[in-house]
Amino acid sequence: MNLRDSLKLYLVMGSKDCETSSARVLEEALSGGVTMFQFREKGIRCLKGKPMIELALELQQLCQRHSVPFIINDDVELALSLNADGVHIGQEDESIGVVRKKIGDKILGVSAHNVREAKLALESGADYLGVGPMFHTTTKDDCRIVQGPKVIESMRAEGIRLPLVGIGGIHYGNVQEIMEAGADGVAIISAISKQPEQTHKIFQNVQNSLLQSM
Ligand code: 3NM
Repeated sequence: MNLRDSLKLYLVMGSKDCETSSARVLEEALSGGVTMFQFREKGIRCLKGKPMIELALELQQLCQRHSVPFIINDDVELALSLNADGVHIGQEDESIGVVRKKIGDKILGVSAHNVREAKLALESGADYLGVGPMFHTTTKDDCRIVQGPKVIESMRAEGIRLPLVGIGGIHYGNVQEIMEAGADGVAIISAISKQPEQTHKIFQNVQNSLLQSM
């Protein structure tokens, strides 16, 4: 599967996003159609050290069984030591160019909030962009102001063709808006981690939106 296709339904998740076991949630989400996974073990009460690495390995194995790319948030060293498929970094993390050099041809995702950041990420070697927050979310503590799908439209209007996903407050009911704005897919935490049994419905919405835009 090429990267654009892998980005259709991107689950981002750590243990504190789940009400039951993370492995069980991921298993159900993968069966429901998740096409890419990011391990994001962040925030208060998150796992650290050996328990964190053990969870990462368990989730990585599930992804491998479903042939779904396994991406690690921020932690380049962990991604290298587990031989993950890629890394996702924010604007506050290590410089994009430095991370690119460290990870070679692994997938590099970068969070971008405006056209300027998107162009810089593109020049520095990003493979895809995560653009947000699309809508209000309580999942991320240090979220920026809501951008809305318009920021994706403006990136496309400025000629940015890099694969990109919207993130932040996305659920079954607003997927289509994100896709119509020009996204290749949606990145979701709570709408899947809290209700993994709904994954197939969200996936169907992404597919329907892609068909309509053809
Ligand atoms: N990044 P939910 S918003 C991890 O705007 C993350 O870059 C964001 O969680 C950004 O799907 C966000 O539960 C949280 O709203 C997304």
